[in-house]
Amino acid sequence: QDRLDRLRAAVRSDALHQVYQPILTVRDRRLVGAEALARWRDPLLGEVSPEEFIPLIESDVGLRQAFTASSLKVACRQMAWWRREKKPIDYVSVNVPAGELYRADFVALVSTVLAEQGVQGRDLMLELTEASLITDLPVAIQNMEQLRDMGVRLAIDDFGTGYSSLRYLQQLPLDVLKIDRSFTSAMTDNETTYKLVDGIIWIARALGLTVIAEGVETPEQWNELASLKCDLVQGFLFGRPVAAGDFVFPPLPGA
Ligand code: G
Ligand code: G
Ligand code: NA
Ligand code: MN
Repeated sequence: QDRLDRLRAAVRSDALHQVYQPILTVRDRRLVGAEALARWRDPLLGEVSPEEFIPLIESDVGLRQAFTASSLKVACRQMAWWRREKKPIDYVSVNVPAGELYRADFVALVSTVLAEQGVQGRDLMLELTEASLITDLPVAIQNMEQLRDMGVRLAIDDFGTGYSSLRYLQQLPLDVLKIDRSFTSAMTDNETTYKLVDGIIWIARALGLTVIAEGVETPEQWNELASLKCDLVQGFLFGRPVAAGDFVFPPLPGA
């Protein structure tokens, strides 16, 4: 309980910070985006793992809403800074529990944050997790369509695991599919997993979705993903999540 109180105070004061992990093209490792991931260092508790505090946040609706708003704000502020600095990056990507999607004011929240921070819809991607939390599908779809009209990209996260099923590909207006890292890590050793990844990429292509493979750690995984024509990659092989100040940009053309 103490933990939850401290977390609440931290979220309220924007004391959580974000680290950023690069998203690159599979073919030539060109940087396209950065995923924002939350970190919490408490003065007393020390560094608390997201595996521990994210479920705490998601167990409380008010806290989840405050955290989502804060994550969006911090990530968009960072993106605005990168834009001012003319950094070669297309978008920042923020994790959003899908349950936030059918809030009546979610689209308004996003558009307010974009305006306040001075970035465009196309500067932002939203990664939807736990699509099972969508209880009001028509409202979620309507909100998603409005976000897309603003230029915001929508991704389904952790595709292939528990609650992320083909049904969501059928029903939700999406732009991007992120293959869960459990598939990436097994694909070079397990023939069945390899075939599943191949199949997922085919399905995504047929539906016009961009595919990101998460959790790429070895050159072998990278090679196989390239031969399967996966679009984008993310993982320790290319870059760990790091503080914004440590985020590495390629040199600008002509620089
Ligand atoms: O590095 P990593 O340990 O950051 O993340 C662990 C888990 O926490 C992942 O499932 C990740 O999606 C989730 N996570 C990390 N940052 C955020 C965030 O800002 N919002 C939400 N909803 N989940 C996050
Ligand atoms: O659920 P989500 O996909 O948002 O979680 C991203 C999580 O994956 C974060 O905890 C991040 O630190 C972690 N991650 C990113 N790249 C790698 C990787 O190459 N290997 C492993 N094991 N974890 C990774
Ligand atoms: Na994610
Ligand atoms: Mn994921």
